[in-house]
Amino acid sequence: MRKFIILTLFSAIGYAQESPRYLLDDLYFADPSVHVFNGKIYIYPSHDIQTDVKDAANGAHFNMKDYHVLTLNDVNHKAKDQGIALKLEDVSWAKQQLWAPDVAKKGNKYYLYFPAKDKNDAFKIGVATSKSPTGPFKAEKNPISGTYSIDPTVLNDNGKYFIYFGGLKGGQLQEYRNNQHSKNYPELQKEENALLPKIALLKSNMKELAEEPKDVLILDENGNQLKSADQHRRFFEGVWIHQYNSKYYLSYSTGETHKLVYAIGDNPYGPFTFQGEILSPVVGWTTHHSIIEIDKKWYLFYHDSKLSGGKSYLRSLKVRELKYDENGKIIPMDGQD
Ligand code: FUB
Repeated sequence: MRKFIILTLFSAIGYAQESPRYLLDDLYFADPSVHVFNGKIYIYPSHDIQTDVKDAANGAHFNMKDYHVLTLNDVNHKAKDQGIALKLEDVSWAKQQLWAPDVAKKGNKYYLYFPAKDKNDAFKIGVATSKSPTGPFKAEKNPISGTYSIDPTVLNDNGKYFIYFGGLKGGQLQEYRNNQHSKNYPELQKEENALLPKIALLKSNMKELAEEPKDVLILDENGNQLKSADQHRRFFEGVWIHQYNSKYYLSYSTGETHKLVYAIGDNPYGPFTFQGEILSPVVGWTTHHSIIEIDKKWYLFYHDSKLSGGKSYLRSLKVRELKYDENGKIIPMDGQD
């Protein structure tokens, strides 16, 4: 009865209450990019570690040194760690901080896209390949030319592969305008347009950009770009893109306001029109997610810092069902669950 009353109350304020589950109890992973390859579920997360680096505005306390691949028999079971897929020391151009990755499959090959700081402390995006979805992956000698910042994700749109990337503050996106780098760009004024995630078509070799990165426009209900002060709606980091009912859903984290939100568009380049919240703030500073259909149900994979007692750099993976209403809007969920 008590549960029924709580459920009714939450649905009255707009939160769908499908209980989330932790995917592992004893290991810290974050930023899950989830894919089904050849009928099996693979999770490509960041691998969080204990660090002596103090919480820093530039994110130095997210000091990850390798990637593992996890597999999942089905969403009701625990994930299985398949071990190390790529190590920092095996990426010749990278100095530190292996942040949120993604993987794409083309033909019989798997391409791991990952951000790391190069020897000049500039985030770049690298690519590593494997014949197996669980790796080991072999990194290219240099990062992908023309990339910068963090949080790559790749969309396979009917055989055309698009890479999206970008993240503010520690993710360094504010150091770029029109793809040009400078540490001296003035801080955006409140009424200026917010910075945007980037998109570029990949060449058929999957290792180079086929075009200059472009802004992914995110508009409000009146067709105006979201402003930099609009911290509850504007893009911060962690972009993901999926298709539902022939529309493209661009979802991302709002950073300081700790939400997952989304916008809808008609093609991979956008523009995308802001729709609303997917997940209210979790325990921990960051959350970062992926949305995927598995066996005709939709799921949100994400992380929070509950199991580490709130340590922002020790995060745990979660999954919960995601539902749409009859108009294709995502039913918002409570991040504190
Ligand atoms: O995991 C390190 C960074 O924290 C990711 O790249 C961001 O998306 C945030 O989750």
